[in-house]
Amino acid sequence: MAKGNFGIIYPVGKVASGKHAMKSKTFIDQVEILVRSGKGGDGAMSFRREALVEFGGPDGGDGGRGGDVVLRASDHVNSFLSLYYDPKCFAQDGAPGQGQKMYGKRGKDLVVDVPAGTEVYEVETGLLVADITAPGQRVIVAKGGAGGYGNVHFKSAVNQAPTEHTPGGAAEEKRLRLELKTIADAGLVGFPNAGKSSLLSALSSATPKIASYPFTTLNPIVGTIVYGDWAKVRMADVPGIIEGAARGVGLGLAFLRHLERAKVLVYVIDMAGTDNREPWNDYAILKREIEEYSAELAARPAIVVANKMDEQAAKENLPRFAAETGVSPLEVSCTGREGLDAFKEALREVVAPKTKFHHTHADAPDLKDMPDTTGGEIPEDALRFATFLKFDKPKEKSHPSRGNIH
Ligand SMILES: Nc1nc2c(ncn2[C@@H]2O[C@H](COP(=O)(O)OP(=O)(O)OP(=O)(O)O)[C@@H](O)[C@H]2O)c(=O)[nH]1
Ligand SMILES: [Mg+2]
Repeated sequence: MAKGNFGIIYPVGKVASGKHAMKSKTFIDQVEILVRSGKGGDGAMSFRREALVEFGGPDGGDGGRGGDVVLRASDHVNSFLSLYYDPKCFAQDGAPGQGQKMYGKRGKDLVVDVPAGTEVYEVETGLLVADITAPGQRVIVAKGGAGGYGNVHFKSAVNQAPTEHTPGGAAEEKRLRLELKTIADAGLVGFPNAGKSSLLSALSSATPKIASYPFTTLNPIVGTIVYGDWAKVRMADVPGIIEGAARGVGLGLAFLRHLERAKVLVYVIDMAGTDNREPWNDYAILKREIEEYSAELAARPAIVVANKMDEQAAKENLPRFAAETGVSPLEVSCTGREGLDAFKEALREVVAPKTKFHHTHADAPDLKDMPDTTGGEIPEDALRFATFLKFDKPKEKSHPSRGNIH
């Protein structure tokens, strides 16, 4: 007889559910996992036995300690997909100690890569136990048990043949819920088809799918906008919001979690009012839905962008938008690439990204003013432009192998 779901054929159109459900997702931003560290190896009880050696004494070695389960933020994963398919994370047990004072081998740690921006909650208590934000950051979520002591530890002048030895420490096991809150400086908010993905792809090297049907974007996508002086702003594109989203209409609002770390929200309004939409209504609905999701998020700094300004309808709608909402939006056209520089600058002002250069953006010298340095002599004034150079004294040679003879 076939076991499991072999041989089960579902009628066309019927979606399998329960234990036979197909796992066919590609992006997972919430997952529950079971972590278990390794148990510590037991300490050994043993005595030295050798020809011609009487009363050899205790020689039971210690057990090895159990491995830890470690979550590590990595740039190479962007969701919990692999954990969704394999939610059991077990580290290796420590090996027991042996005679001849041999230590048991320590158990291997299990290192699980998660995307930067992962929040870790304990399922039982609901407590946030870690927030893993910086790539490379490691957090031990289950500590391996300590190795037990072998009887060699217990010998003393009054007890020369101890039989005591201790068992290895217990493993730690718990259920954890991981939640991804994407790390981005700015988050795009808008109705489906407003042009959020178009705006992101016009400004960064991200390549979100762009199409004229609603809900083209199903997963958050982050792009990096790079400025002339290498300052960077990360902008997240999330699925569109529609009226009633807070109650779950459309894709709901769950993905707004990915904007929670953003410093600024960018409202993208289709000013052309495609499909008889009214841009001022769109803006009011967006504000209301965000407010229902989180008042704190709604109160963050925001930039309102009027998109599709290349269309005649957009030009006609603009004055009414300003009148109805009291907001004068930044006018852009993603297809015509107009107004994008002004938007980039506005974004920079709110996010205030750090640069690796010493100058702040405002007082950075313009390279156009740099004097000519091709003649060999470098004028004093030219150094002002070399903001990234450091004039440290060269280190003195001190090691004999580098040629210093003392
Ligand atoms: N005329 C004009 N059309 C634009 C402009 N920007 C975007 N579009 C078009 O609007 C449609 C929707 O663009 P997307 O960028 O996919 O919109 P979105 O907001 O990401 O949509 P969802 O992912 O479905 O939420 C596409 O057909 C774009 O070509 C613009 O500035 N002018
Ligand atoms: Mg999109």
